[in-house]
Amino acid sequence: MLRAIPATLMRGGSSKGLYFHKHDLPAEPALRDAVLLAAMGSPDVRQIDGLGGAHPLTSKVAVISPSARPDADVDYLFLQVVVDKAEVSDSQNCGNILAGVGPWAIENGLVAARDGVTSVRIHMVNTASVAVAHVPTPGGVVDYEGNARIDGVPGTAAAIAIDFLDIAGSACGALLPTGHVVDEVNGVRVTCVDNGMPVVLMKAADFGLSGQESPAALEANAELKRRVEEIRLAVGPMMNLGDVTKKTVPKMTLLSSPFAGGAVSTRTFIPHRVHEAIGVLGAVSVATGCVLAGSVGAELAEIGEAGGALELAVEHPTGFFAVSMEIAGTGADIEVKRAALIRTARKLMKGELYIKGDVWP
Ligand code: NQM
Repeated sequence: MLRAIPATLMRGGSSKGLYFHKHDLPAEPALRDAVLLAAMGSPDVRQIDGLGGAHPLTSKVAVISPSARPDADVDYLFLQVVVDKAEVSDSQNCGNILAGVGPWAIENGLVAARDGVTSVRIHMVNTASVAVAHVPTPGGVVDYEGNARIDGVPGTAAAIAIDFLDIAGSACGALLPTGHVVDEVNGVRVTCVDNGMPVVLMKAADFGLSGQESPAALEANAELKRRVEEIRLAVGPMMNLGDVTKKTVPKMTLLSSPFAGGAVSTRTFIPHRVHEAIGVLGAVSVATGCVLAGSVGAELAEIGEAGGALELAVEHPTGFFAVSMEIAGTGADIEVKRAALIRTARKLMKGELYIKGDVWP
């Protein structure tokens, strides 16, 4: 018999996913993951028997619960449901889906709304770090509508400002997990950086590319994909991530000099499809990598004097991602004190999700 589970479908930033209260899912991770695979319709390239959108950016899950941490209101566990394999990964965080967590927590009674703006302190379980989301709540009600535009999403919506305070080394233990600003892997110079998301920065030119190719053209380039994946598998252990064969990190970013007036231009494998824009924490890590003296990014980026307060526009296939950073230190010894950015989110549907009974043993 089908079983009903309360769920909300939301757009978070330029991604989309299912948001659950932790207590509505099985506590045991293997059973929880089986339920989530069934919810999304994985494994199936079309996800036809579930709510997934047949792309990694629309096959995402947020599991939310009250937090026991004194510095947080809610816990947010991010899970990536792989489209074409029976795999659910907690190996990465997601700053786009994060954008929907504040509104969801307020509307589901986990955080009391104020009149004006409600700040929600979110413990990001995957990386044991905290983000603060400032959600517009005029009259104590979440307002999804507004004038903020983010690239990768049509139209406008209410701005949700998000601050990140302690994200360096979130998954790898250090901002520069290999201990070097530059490593050479399979003959390619790379900068491995983790400021919220493990990312490998490489020059598009080192692969014979301009860096302006479309995601579809890059995905159609089998030789490029093979080389990028070989480098990814080699750097995984160097970045303290172990065997990354089944992990969705590190993200692999091809950089070129800015083409549209921004700081640097990007194309990002996440890690097998190419992002139509760029991930939130991915953009923060790329921006940080470009500020590090001597890095692969610094050789291409146009950022002027790196220090103090900095605004960086990271170019991507569908526009820009603006990252504000407060930086202390210089050269390769910088510390990013705070990273801030704007996202939007929208509640799309709230109701009951029906899962086939045979998922339960
Ligand atoms: O980097 C895609 C997305 C992401 C992740 C990915 C993200 C982030 O756009 O914080 O948002 O790299 O898997 O949702």
